[in-house]
Amino acid sequence: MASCNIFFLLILIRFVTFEITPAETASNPVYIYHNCSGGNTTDGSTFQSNLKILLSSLLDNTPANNGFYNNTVSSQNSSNSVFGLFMCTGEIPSQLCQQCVQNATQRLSSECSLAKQAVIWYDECMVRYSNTSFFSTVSIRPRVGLLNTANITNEESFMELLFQTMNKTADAAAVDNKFAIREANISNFQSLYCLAQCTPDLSPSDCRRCLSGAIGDLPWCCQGKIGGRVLYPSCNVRYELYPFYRFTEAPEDSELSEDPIYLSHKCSTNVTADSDFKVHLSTLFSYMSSNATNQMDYKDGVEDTVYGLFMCRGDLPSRLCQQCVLNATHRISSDCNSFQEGVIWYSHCMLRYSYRHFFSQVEKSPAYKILSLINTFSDVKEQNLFTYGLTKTLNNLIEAAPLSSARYVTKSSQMDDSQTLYVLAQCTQDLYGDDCMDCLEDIYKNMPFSQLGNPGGRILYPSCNIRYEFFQFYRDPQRQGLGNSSPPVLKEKGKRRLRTIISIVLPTTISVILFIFVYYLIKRKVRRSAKSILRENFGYESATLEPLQFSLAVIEAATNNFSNDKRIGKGGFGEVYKGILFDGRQVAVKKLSKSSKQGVNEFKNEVLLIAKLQHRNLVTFIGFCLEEEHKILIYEYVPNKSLDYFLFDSQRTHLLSWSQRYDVIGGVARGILYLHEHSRLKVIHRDLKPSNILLDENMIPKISDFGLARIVEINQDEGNTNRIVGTYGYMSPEYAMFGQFSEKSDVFSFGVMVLEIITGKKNSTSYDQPHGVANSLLSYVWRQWRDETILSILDPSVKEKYSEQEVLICIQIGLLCVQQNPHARPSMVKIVSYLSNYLVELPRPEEPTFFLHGTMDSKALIQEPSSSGCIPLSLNEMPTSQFLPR
Ligand SMILES: *[C@@H]1O[C@H](CO)[C@@H](O)[C@H](O)[C@H]1NC(C)=O
Ligand SMILES: *[C@@H]1O[C@H](CO)[C@@H](O)[C@H](O)[C@H]1NC(C)=O
Ligand SMILES: *[C@@H]1O[C@H](CO)[C@@H](O)[C@H](O)[C@H]1NC(C)=O
Ligand SMILES: *[C@@H]1O[C@H](CO)[C@@H](O)[C@H](O)[C@H]1NC(C)=O
Ligand SMILES: *[C@@H]1O[C@H](CO)[C@@H](O)[C@H](O)[C@H]1NC(C)=O
Ligand SMILES: *[C@@H]1O[C@H](CO)[C@@H](O)[C@H](O)[C@H]1NC(C)=O
Ligand SMILES: *[C@@H]1O[C@H](CO)[C@@H](O)[C@H](O)[C@H]1NC(C)=O
Ligand SMILES: *[C@@H]1O[C@H](CO)[C@@H](O)[C@H](O)[C@H]1NC(C)=O
Ligand SMILES: CC(=O)N[C@H]1CO[C@H](CO)[C@@H](O)[C@@H]1O
Repeated sequence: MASCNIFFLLILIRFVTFEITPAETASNPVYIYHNCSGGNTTDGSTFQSNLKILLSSLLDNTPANNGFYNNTVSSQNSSNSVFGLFMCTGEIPSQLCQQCVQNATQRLSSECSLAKQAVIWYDECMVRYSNTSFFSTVSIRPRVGLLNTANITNEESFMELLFQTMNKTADAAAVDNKFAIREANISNFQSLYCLAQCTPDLSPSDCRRCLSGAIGDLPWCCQGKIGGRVLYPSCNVRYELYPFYRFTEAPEDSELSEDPIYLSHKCSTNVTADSDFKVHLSTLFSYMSSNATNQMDYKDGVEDTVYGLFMCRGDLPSRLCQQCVLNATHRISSDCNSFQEGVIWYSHCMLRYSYRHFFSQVEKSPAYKILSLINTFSDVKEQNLFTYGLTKTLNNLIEAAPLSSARYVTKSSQMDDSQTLYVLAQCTQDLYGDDCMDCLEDIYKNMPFSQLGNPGGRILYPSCNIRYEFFQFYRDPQRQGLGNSSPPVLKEKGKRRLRTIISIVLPTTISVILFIFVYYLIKRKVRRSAKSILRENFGYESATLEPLQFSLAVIEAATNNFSNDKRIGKGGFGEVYKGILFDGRQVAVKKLSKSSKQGVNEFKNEVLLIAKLQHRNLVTFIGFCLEEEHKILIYEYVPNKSLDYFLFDSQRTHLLSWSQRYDVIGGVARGILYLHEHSRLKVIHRDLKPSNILLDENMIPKISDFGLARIVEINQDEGNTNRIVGTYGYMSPEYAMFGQFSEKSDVFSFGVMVLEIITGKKNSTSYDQPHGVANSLLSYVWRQWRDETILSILDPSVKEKYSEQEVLICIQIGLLCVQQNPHARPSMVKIVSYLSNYLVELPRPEEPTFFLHGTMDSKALIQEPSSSGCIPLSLNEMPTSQFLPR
């Protein structure tokens, strides 16, 4: 029995590694299940040779029919005819689809060599054949169920949401390409992801009927589980708590590719009733393609039926732009013909049309995303470097794009000796600057930064798009002559070529009037280098900076010339003084240590970003001063002292009730979450500890010193820590030892704080007599947890009144946060969701590390790291799947 269990476990683990290992996902299709049935033919029969022909025809037709293809090999004796089809999952690249069909047909010819009917499922595709025709009919047997073994806690409400969302997904799939995906919010921090797909030979009503059956089978397969699928031969459904369907790999697209490369298209669901519409639409397309190179300037003002717009990537020579638009009009007119709206994306261009007048409006859907969500970095440090570099570069571009009249900006950023990150952002030129920024920010907000892998990605909206790669995929604006034959007007000074937008209005009258948007750029004949964009960018912001800037004289007056009696603190970043401004405001003045070699402009830029950070649980930023080598930051002064003042003092600790402590934990978590995820810049605090948590008069916690982490960081080699700033006792092992910081190092510090808040004890003190190194607060808490006497750690001064459930959740969160492996620690998003609803079961924590010798003093410290190494990377929180074949 035991060995049987172990065997089963092995199968599970093997399956898991198949599912998550990036290289495998990228190149090897993931086999799920197959079934041979229908009786056997004999070796060497006509049927068998027909089957061979059929399977190879399926394979041959994969590149041309990415997604779906059916075929028949007929025989005079109808019992020897073979019918077959393949279907790939959703929008996977054709290369993956082909690989999958290849593997599937091979496996079928060996495993089901004599069977008259067979079906085989992979993650990426399904292949099926039979001796009877099954096209356009619904088959629901054999069926396969797969489930993710983790349990959902609030089963009832979850299943209800699941059915609701699945029904909507199925409705959409039935009419829209026989494939649809939908997301639904479970809570503010967690989403449900659903997919439904039918073979495209089904009619919409048959498709919906098939999907209804599959949805109805979800309880059979996956009741109460956090993920699952039901696979029928004619349709399938899947749901997960993570976006499993965006694993698409970017198509081949090398530097300066000449090929336009089709990505995706979406047609609206409504078919137009207007018979003139089709006629006008085809006129529109022919005008768009023939006018793709011309620069004309027409006026608007006519009755309208259809509007169109295209946008080429900003660096393209017009020859390639024209080629792409030509291809796009052909393809969209055959694929979206007779639908009211459509959009098509290529690597080189985007083209859309609608019955609505959509110019100058921000449109964020439909969206098309190619993101690698599987971590392929060799270590945490590399991942951090990437996240840091990407967010920073994107932020720069989002600020710069609205200021570029072409609405096209690119930026490269050196990651390390061997890798450079190239990032592009572009809006359609009809958008106003603010709308362009709004559109790009929406993309940014929806990027799952902490999950991104490194083979590049793009997110395409109808109104704007972002792309990043580790190779240069756009033409360098500084270099001339990579493309040839751009029209003169686009070549001006050769700095950056402009994409064109044509907007065409077709009136209902016979006479067709066409107009093209007037480009600001052409009119003003201004070209900008990347440098001047930055300069302008900065100029634009200097208006914002002005009210934030204080002169040194004012600060000196406020702090009595930085007198010692005004000094209220000293940290790794410099010293802190209390001051009173002219207007009577009390402020905390942080004087950065002189060693910072940061340039003036970088400092200002950082200040500007920090000034935009506003959250109820962050101390308010007031301003800065930059004079004579002084770099000073000014924050609101929060009078009610810091958390440690209450927590670690035997006289005052009873002043903090359990509910106040619980609120403090929640507030701090939300503050950190904001720093990590919800603000446009990602800030890793790096020195979270009770003395940096200030309490206002209502005991609302406010994180202080958050901007310092960033300011100090910026003068280092992007994310590559050459000195460690922090406090022993709160520093994660990987940070203290190797200087690797990430959100997860903040999570560690947060965990220590949570345990301190619960116990009222400081991490660096020891509780029982030395047990080697295991004498810190963490080991004390761990031992009580292990021995199931966990409530005994609760601070005696709150023992009279507390919620046991809240305490237990907080302890478990605390322990999860202080695990050694940074990847095992929950993200702040998870932590906040654990605290705000109990839908999701908490994982069990691993034993924390006790690298801190309880004797260490909790003084701030700055030191050179002894070495830089890496923490072994482990993949967790990934789905464990299990079969339920039938
Ligand atoms: C068909 O052949 C396979 C082996 O090729 C065998 O395992 C299976 O039992 C046969 N089925 C029938 C119905 O004869
Ligand atoms: C593909 O399926 C359709 C029905 O959906 C059918 O009409 C057509 O004949 C099939 N094609 C081939 C080559 O069998
Ligand atoms: C099919 O995939 C399996 C593992 O996924 C691999 O071992 C095999 O070589 C593949 N076959 C082909 C033809 O790609
Ligand atoms: C294969 O599918 C057929 C038809 O649905 C079913 O009767 C049979 O039990 C399945 N075989 C296996 C091994 O699941
Ligand atoms: C899920 O719940 C079932 C009982 O409903 C239990 O047997 C199983 O062990 C649980 N699984 C996990 C992973 O907790
Ligand atoms: C989903 O649709 C089915 C019919 O297809 C219906 O019976 C069921 O009540 C629907 N569920 C929800 C939650 O809307
Ligand atoms: C298109 O269909 C949606 C529902 O699917 C409907 O709300 C909308 O009014 C339709 N639009 C037009 C122009 O008919
Ligand atoms: C579109 O481009 C593809 C290659 O990218 C090419 O095979 C196809 O012929 C082109 N179609 C048109 C109409 O230009
Ligand atoms: C501005 C422009 O060149 N318009 C042309 C667009 O294409 C149509 C048809 O080819 C021409 O008639 C227009 O003159």
